[in-house]
Amino acid sequence: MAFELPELPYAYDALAAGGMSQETLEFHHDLHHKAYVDNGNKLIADTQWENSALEEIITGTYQADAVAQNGIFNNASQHWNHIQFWEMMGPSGREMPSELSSAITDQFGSVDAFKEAFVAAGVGQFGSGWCWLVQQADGSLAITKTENGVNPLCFGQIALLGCDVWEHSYYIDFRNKRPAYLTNFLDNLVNWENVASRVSG
Ligand code: MN3
Repeated sequence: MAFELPELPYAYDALAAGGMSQETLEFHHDLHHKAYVDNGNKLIADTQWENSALEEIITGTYQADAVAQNGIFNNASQHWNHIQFWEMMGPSGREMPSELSSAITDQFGSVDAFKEAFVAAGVGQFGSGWCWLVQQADGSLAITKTENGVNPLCFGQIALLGCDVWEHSYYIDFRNKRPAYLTNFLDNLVNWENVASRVSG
């Protein structure tokens, strides 16, 4: 199935009050995400993956020891990651549903402790990548960080929340201040209703 760039689920200026500018979303969605779509389509053409579902391409091409050289995987995974990322933010859904805050508190001690650990994972990802709140196969929650486009699908986990820590995601609004970008992401950009809707069971 050819990759398609989805529209943002909100207006380009909808997150500006939360600290993600229209300029960032224009660059990030219209140029960076679009490049993964266009490059991915070129790479899967005339291969065994041409008609596969996106998730199948990601899990089928992931090789833990060869991420950097793996063009189909990198573009497919980054396409999927950005679709999730846009949906995980929003101008609404800002209140954390009580079932989610209970699950987070049970796992991490408190919502604040979760936020601290999530920011630490994003700051600790050396170079480009993502940090995640995932649900593992046994139902428990965990915080992870991944390099480049690697994502929770590679490990059989559900992505509840992901934050893009590639510089293109924060350099316009936060310059080199990745910790401030991550803290602001959690406090002012996440659509917690979307995150809660991803929890299984
Ligand atoms: Mn990005």
